[in-house]
Amino acid sequence: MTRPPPTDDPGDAGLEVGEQKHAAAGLRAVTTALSMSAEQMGVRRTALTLARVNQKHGFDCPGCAWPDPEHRSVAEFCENGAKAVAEEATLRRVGRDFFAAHPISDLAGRSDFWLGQQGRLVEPMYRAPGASHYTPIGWDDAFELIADRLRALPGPDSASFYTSGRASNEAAFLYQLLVRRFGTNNLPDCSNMCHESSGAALSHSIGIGKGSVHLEDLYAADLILVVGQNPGTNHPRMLSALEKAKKNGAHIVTINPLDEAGLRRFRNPQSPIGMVAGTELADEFLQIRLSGDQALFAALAKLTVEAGAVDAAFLDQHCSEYEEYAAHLATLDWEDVLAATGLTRAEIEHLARRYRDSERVIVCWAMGLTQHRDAVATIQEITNLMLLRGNIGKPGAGLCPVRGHSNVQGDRTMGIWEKMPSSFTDALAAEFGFTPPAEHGLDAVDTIRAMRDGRVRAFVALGGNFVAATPDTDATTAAMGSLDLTVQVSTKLNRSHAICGTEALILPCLGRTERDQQASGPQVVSVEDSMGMVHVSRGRLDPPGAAVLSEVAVITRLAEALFPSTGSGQAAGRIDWPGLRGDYDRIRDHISRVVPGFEDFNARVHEPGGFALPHPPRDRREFPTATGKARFTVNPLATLAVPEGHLLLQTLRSHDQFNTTIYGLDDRYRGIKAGRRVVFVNPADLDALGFADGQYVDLVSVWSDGDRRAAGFRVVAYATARGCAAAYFPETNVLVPLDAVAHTSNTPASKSVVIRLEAAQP
Ligand SMILES: Nc1nc2c(c(=O)[nH]1)N[C@H]1C(S)=C(S)[C@@H](COP(=O)(O)OP(=O)(O)OC[C@H]3O[C@@H](n4cnc5c(=O)[nH]c(N)nc54)[C@H](O)[C@@H]3O)O[C@H]1N2
Ligand SMILES: Nc1nc2c(c(=O)[nH]1)N[C@H]1C(S)=C(S)[C@@H](COP(=O)(O)OP(=O)(O)OC[C@H]3O[C@@H](n4cnc5c(=O)[nH]c(N)nc54)[C@H](O)[C@@H]3O)O[C@H]1N2
Ligand SMILES: [Mo]
Repeated sequence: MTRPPPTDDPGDAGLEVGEQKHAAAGLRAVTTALSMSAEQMGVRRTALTLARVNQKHGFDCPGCAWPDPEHRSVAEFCENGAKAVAEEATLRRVGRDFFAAHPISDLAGRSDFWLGQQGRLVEPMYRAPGASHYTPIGWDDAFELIADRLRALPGPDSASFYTSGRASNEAAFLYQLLVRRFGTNNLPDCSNMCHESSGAALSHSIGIGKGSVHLEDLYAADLILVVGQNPGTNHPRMLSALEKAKKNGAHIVTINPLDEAGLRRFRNPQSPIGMVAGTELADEFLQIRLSGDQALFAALAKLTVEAGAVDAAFLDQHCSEYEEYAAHLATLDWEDVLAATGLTRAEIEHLARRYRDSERVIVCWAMGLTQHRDAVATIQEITNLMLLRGNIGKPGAGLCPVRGHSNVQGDRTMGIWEKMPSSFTDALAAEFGFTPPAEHGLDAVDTIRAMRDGRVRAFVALGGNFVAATPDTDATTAAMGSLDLTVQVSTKLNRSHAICGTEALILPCLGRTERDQQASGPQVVSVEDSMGMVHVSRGRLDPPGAAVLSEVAVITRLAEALFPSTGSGQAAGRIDWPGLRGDYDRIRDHISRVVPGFEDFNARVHEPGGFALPHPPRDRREFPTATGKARFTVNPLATLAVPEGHLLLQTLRSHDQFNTTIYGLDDRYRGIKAGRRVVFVNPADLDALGFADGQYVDLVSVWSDGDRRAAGFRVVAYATARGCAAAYFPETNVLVPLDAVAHTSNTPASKSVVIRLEAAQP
């Protein structure tokens, strides 16, 4: 019934390019999801598993962080959530025979698709110095080896500990505890490459780095802007929320260089009418140039101020630094705005009028804003605009950064951050009786720099695929390869297992869909969604293999090896690692005393639907910033210079991938079949540059330290904004220079890479 994994790497041999589509979801989405699932886990397991996604007694979807509605339909999952589940619940296995048959050099030459399709990891594997293959190792030996190597480092800061956003709150809390107890704040995470810019901007401006809306606010808004986001692919359940918002009278505007499917026409797979008819979700589409949003939002703010449409009472009572800001807006030059945005003045004035005629406005955004050099300034400019009319801290209005990984926001709340504030580390010290390190640690980009320079010698990852997700693939590959030790706690095989240190370990762990049995019985874990709601997740499927441990078990057993108990009363003895492993309620008890907002955690987390974390700006219009008020920020407009004959490239997701996990080789809505090495370019730019649809080109990125090349991409003439191009990551991460980062947040600027096209060498 299930299909075996591919033996050969299919590559792009069958690449076909068809028409772009505008409708998303619908019946086709359901059948695609079900057939992909059935191929990996059979029909019966598919039906049983999907019935539990996002249900109150089921598991949290390991797809995106979009919240669950209060009244759930029977099938509260989407096509891409189903693919994420299938990827985890697959019946395919990667055991010792597989590793015996494939030397590490062979794995390194495989595509991300091929690696991921092989199945679940089921036993710990070890690569000895100089060995060509991974070989099996027992858990005890693995933990002893890691502890031994970590202790032998010149110091705790010679190791870096990465986290991807699927780890549960419980696992994340224990992981940062282990790392800080070890003595370092080197806790990079996927957020560094994702919403770090949102966190940095919002912390400064409103005093908390999280969004300020609940799902119900969307239903009450009268204007919703969806900026730099492709929900039809990456947050499909958001389309159902937008559909409801629209029924309630919201006007929806999408701002994007690409006319993404779903926003224009959405067929709700959960409603019989939606299945056939479809709803036009977006009333307007502004086709902005890459990196043009700061200019757009500054112009909208300027027009709002000039029209005298500000909420004077709100400004007076709740905001600081308005005068400086208004003075700065007066200097904004329309020519700069039009050049940066590629929009007409009429389009911008039309939206400004719409904004000031609306009482309740929500702005949603994702990677299209955060992964640019001036991302933090852009998000602050959005905040400025929203403050002007008091669009924060009232029903139906607010800021809505839409998070990616299903628990990326919760991991941050639990202390996964290289620069947690001292209020957090002080609470940790009080709870556990040790002194956490005070100096800030390394984020993702700085970790790569430190590996390259020999300052970091060991790398441990709780999930994720660091080598493929990070920029400057050649530099990062060399940096990882130069390490003494790499440890990957993973569910599935990926590139970061193939690009490894002199000694390397793969530690297989349970996923969220699986039963987690410990000494006190079956355990549940908790997650926090994009809107600050915390709820439990309970896996039911059998573990993929007898030897596979939960993430909590891996962390606590490593901790026991690393901090051997030296009798009672010792600092190490204060943390009862085996007790925490045996009963996750005890982890939650610690969390309730360390993390604000988690008081009485064990009782509240079991309430149906979970509970909401406090958010002072949203709840009470209180702004815990440096000035005690919501802060207007002045950001000079710095337009990206693109030299003659060059394009700005954004690196984005296809419909058939989850970050570095490639589910399949199609990008259905964009008309791409059976291939990934394509570059989308505006036909007028192709004419001007002397290239044509169907031609093969190399993408060459231009940076101060030299060129970088990604070879052999098929040109696709596509309706993107002028001067802009798009291609999929991780293939194009080779083009993103390590030093091309956003100011302040240090996030790789992977959505604005200056490139030129060169005819491919045959
Ligand atoms: N199925 C699926 N779901 C996912 C993921 C996945 O890979 N697959 N990934 C998860 C994660 S971790 C994340 S962070 C989210 C990512 O969710 P998205 O942010 O939707 O993901 P991207 O594919 O990077 O799409 C970026 C969008 O921004 C637009 N854009 C790019 N640059 C600009 C710009 O300068 N201005 C404007 N206005 N728009 C711009 C692009 O055209 C594109 O529509 O999705 C999460 N959910
Ligand atoms: N060029 C470019 N680069 C980007 C982006 C971009 O838009 N353009 N987007 C960035 C963004 S937004 C993000 S979030 C990062 C993503 O970076 P990561 O989070 O590091 O990457 P993923 O591809 O999500 O990680 C997939 C791997 O996680 C492991 N895994 C899956 N589930 C679990 C689990 O439950 N537990 C454990 N322990 N492991 C698990 C599997 O082994 C799988 O192979 O990539 C970033 N990189
Ligand atoms: Mo992300």
